[in-house]
Amino acid sequence: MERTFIIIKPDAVQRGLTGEIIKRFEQRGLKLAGMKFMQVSRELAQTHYAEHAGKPFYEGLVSYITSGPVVALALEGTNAVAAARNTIGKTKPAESDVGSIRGDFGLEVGRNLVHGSDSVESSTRELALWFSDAELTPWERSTDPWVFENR
Ligand code: IDP
Ligand code: MG
Repeated sequence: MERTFIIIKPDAVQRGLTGEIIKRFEQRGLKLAGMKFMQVSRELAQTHYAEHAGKPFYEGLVSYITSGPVVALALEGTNAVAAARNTIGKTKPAESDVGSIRGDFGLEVGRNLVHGSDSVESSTRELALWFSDAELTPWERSTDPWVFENR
């Protein structure tokens, strides 16, 4: 089953939106495989966002993601990467559809509330960077057959 990696960013945590955001992924049918509340180090932020190193917004991005605690999630489900990206919305909240997390709670790209892996390759890299094997917990959810046809 596909997995994706999500960060509930510091602005969302500070604004008390952690529960609201987790609720949206849960109601979509995505299944928790891992979750932790943590302060991101500068080193982890730089590795996670390595593809953006050198861009004009990079320094601001690293200070944003390290500015307060975050919640890191591993979510599992059919097409988990694409489904989570749709639930999150577009990179720029102003262009995000109402009904998406960024479209409902955000205005600015530098305060866009949540990260989601952009491909299966990225999710594999990011999950390995943020979670140890022991922190990912496989489980049978009693509703799985009502969310996944072939369970
Ligand atoms: P994504 O989070 O939708 O995948 P990316 O292009 O991968 O978007 O950018 C990573 C993060 O960098 C964004 O979520 C946002 O927080 C920040 N970011 C991207 N572009 C800008 C910008 O033009 N100004 C400020 N921050 C930006
Ligand atoms: Mg991205």
